[in-house]
Amino acid sequence: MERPLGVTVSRHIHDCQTLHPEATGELSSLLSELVVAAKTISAEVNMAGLADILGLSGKTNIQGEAVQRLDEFANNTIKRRMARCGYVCIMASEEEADAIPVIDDYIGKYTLAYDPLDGSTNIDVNVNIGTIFSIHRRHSQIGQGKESDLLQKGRDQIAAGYIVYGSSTMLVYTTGDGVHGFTLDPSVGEFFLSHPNIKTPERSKYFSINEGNYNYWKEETRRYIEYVKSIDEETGRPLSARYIGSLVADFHRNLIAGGIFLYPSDNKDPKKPGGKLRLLYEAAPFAYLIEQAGGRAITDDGREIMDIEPESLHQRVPLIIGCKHDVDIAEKFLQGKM
Ligand code: FDP
Repeated sequence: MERPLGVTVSRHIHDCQTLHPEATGELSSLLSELVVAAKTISAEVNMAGLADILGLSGKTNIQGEAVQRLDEFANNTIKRRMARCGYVCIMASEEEADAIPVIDDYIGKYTLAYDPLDGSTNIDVNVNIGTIFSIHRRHSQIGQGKESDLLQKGRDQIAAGYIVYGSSTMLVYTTGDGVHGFTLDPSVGEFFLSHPNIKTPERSKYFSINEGNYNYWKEETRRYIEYVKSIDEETGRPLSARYIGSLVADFHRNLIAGGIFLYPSDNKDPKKPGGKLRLLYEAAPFAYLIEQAGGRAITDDGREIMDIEPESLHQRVPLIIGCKHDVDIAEKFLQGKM
């Protein structure tokens, strides 16, 4: 029997490019290179348990290669591929303290910020993890990009997306023309369009927060969480609780099924008063995706995530993200208006 002809991610990226007559094709090529990195990481993630077993003796796998930690593997896979793809001028990785230069002969016009393997505390227990990316156009004119090229607000992103390594591997991306999801068919090694033009539901079914931090939250956050748990049939409360602790997976579920995710500021760690999640690698790309899908992303002190001017590569921000209706209500609670 013939297989149905699916739309590949490369075809889709190319078709989106034709919506922009001024496009040179470089962004499409950059995204295609990222897709290759994603497939490489996906293959390694699927081998995670085995790699450990094979790695027990002498830390080499069956091919005689050194066994790396998965997050290190993911970081190196993206870094090495993108540094010589010809479309990027500088990169930042959640795994590296400083900005990452590209190879001199391969300097391009975009910047890439990425979290190679988000949710790393879930790696060893076979729970979904993911890769997140965010792309801007460079500001500087020539040569290697500068750190300031990376420190641009979310509103100026030209592409963002994530890959979730779960029961199947999915890639979800936007270039400003909606949010589109693709599922990897491992039998042919290709991502096929499975979720065209994703719109997040109007209202949340789920709320996602680490309630273990309850006693570290501000009073306003506690009151909002009490609100979503209280019973009111008319407004569909209580919401159901879902928290994986892997942002990519929590975001993906809420995007598709409808939910609100919160990682608010707290007083747990005086070094991280502004929440845990990173602006460049987590909050901004997800804010772009959720806005494109009809939702909203804010901080708990009333700022739109997309409008925050980054001050440093690893800046952290409180993040409230999900269905617009619910983020609007959360905002009122967090500002003490409800
Ligand atoms: P992790 O520490 O496992 O890497 O920012 C990283 C992140 O995971 C997110 O993926 C996740 O949403 C969050 O941290 C979980 O933090 P808590 O364990 O504090 O809930």
